[in-house]
Amino acid sequence: MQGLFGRLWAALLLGMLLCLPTHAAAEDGYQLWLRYQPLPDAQRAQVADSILVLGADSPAKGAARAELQRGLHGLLGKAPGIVAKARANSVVLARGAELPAGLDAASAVREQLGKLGDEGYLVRRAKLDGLPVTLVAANTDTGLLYGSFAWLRELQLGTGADRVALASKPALPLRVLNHWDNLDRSVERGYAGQSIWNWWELPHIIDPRYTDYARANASLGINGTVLNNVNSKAEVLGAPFIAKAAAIADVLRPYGIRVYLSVRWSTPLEMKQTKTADPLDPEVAAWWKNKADEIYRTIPDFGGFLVKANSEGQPGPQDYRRNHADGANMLARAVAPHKGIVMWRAFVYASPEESKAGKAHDRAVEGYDQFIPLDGKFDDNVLVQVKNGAIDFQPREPAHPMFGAMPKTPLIMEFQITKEYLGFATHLAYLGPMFQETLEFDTRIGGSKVTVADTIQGKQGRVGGIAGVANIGASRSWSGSIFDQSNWYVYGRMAWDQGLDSRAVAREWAAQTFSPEPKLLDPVVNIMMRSREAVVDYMTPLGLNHVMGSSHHHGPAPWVDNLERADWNPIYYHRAARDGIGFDRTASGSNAVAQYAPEVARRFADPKTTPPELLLWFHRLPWDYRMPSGRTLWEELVTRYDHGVAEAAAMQAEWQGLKPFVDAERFADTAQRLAQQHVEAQWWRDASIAYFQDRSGLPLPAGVRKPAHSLEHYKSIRFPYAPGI
Ligand code: BDP
Repeated sequence: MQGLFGRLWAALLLGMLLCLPTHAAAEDGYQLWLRYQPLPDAQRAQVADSILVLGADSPAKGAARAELQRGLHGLLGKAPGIVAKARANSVVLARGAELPAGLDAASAVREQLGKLGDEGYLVRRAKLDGLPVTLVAANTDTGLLYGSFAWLRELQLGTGADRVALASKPALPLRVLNHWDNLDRSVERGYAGQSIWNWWELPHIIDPRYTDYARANASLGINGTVLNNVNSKAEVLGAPFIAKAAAIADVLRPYGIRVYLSVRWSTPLEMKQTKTADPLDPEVAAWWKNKADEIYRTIPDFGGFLVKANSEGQPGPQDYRRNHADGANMLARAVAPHKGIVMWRAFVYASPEESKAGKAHDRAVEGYDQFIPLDGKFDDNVLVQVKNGAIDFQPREPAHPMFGAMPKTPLIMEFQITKEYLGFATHLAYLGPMFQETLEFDTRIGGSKVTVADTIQGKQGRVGGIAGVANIGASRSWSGSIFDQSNWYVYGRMAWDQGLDSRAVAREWAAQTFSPEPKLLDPVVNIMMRSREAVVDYMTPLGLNHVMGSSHHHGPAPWVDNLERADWNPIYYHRAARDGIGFDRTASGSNAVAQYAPEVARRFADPKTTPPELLLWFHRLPWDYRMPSGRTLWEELVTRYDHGVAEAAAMQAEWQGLKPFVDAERFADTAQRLAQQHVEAQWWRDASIAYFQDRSGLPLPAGVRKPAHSLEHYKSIRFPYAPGI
């Protein structure tokens, strides 16, 4: 008897336990910002519990309907009905051509849709057959999907259904993610586990996560994804991998997302199908044309190729004495008949001659020097992809001088979302302010206000695009930490609208990710908004850059001086010695300033008019140089390091106060990371000060704490198993 009871008990307990994890699992971050938590009673009125989709069905409409069902189920606690005729407060999806006869505002809606292009949407209250409804209207089914997500976002943010009125369209046609994912599922510079693409099991086994990935991206309006690493392999273009890519494309298609591939320049040669990879060789061009035809037979809406050529040892057209335009155009002609594009990266930092001579000058000038003369030489379907920062995605760089300098060539802005240089997934650094700072940078091209964002939008020539190096992996939280999800989010939102304010986006993200409760929102947004500056201060203050550990890029290593290329060494970048610190990029040095428009060049040429944040980027100055604060450069440097550490401590403390408002799992995970960030901030500060003091020979300013260990200690630390290499 007891045995039976015991077993019943055990079964009951097991049942309870099985229920518990499902509840807890809902807050492990997997749901991202699409959590659809129950709305407070006051906000439920007029939120539809029925969905009416007009016109012929399509995969995109199906995706929109499924998302509305999921969202409303979560928000209202019951499954919405799918109806064939409007009911009071139904949410009604209709393309412009499908607007029903009984709609009161039809002509106004049509007029507005006329301005919203292929991907825009309109969400408003309207009357259908005399009943109040929420109308989601667009010119395409993808627009309806975007509009559905936008409406659900507003509801999650706490906007009353009767007050939602949205009309939006993206400025840029190309809003893509770049995955640096390898075929063995490792991810270059990935800190969120293995690649989400399970190449081994594809194309036969389709992970449901691919659909959730598509949903998350579509909720932001991301419409393209490059599946594999820019450091590509020839196998990517073999039939088995094309079939795998096609299987992913099938999942993403209903969500308006096209698939692209990174290709290796020497693929036909490595496959032993041509005798050379010279872009002007007809055999080579024919090979690429056939390959493109083969891909398009399997993936009819394939987006095109992304290429890293003659960069960091990758092969490219320069190996055959051809230039980047020769290479890009040859590929562009292969995909042009299918309306494909080529995204050609401008991340180059050594001319072929230089590499041969084994010398390097200023790495920051190379992209501009090599690409500007090619303006006007690229085919129409080539876009040149320019990194955020002429060095390499550093925590702070001035905007790349190429923006605005190629009026005849559409440019793609490449942001790095994964935090290779900002503390991996351990440090909390919200990148919204960094993206905004760059997009708002005033290039003064032509002598008047032209922001970097303007230069990719056709005001200076043809329309460009935006790319983000993804921070997505197979980890349960997708991005390695909860707050790293905000970087995916803000990238996507700013890809849609470059005018968005990073603080507003932080608020939006936090409201959906945690809750719209102001007691939570204000501190969370505060932490986010100070976070990137904190990282800059404890890692690379005053315009310092590229002082991280070699190869894995973890932690401080400003002392490194023995790498193969001079411009891989931190000492090349900071040039610290007894007489001063910094890189002279004025006319007396590399003259990189001359690559900017005259007004900007003048400002950066003078240390007095250079913002302190970029001082040592442009200038080499004596340690006793007087800063605007009144401190010497040496004192200011130390102050900034200390400030960065203090900020890390403050962020940690502020998070502790949020315990009552955040679920246990996400609270604890974030708390641990912030504690570790504080530890690592101290380490960055201590190691950097120990090293720069050794260089300057100066005493520590009064009252400043001595580094915890000797310089030798910091130099001896090794990380053989750091992730992402
Ligand atoms: C560097 C990364 C390297 C990438 C390279 C690139 O360290 O892993 O391959 O950028 O963008 O910052 O090609």
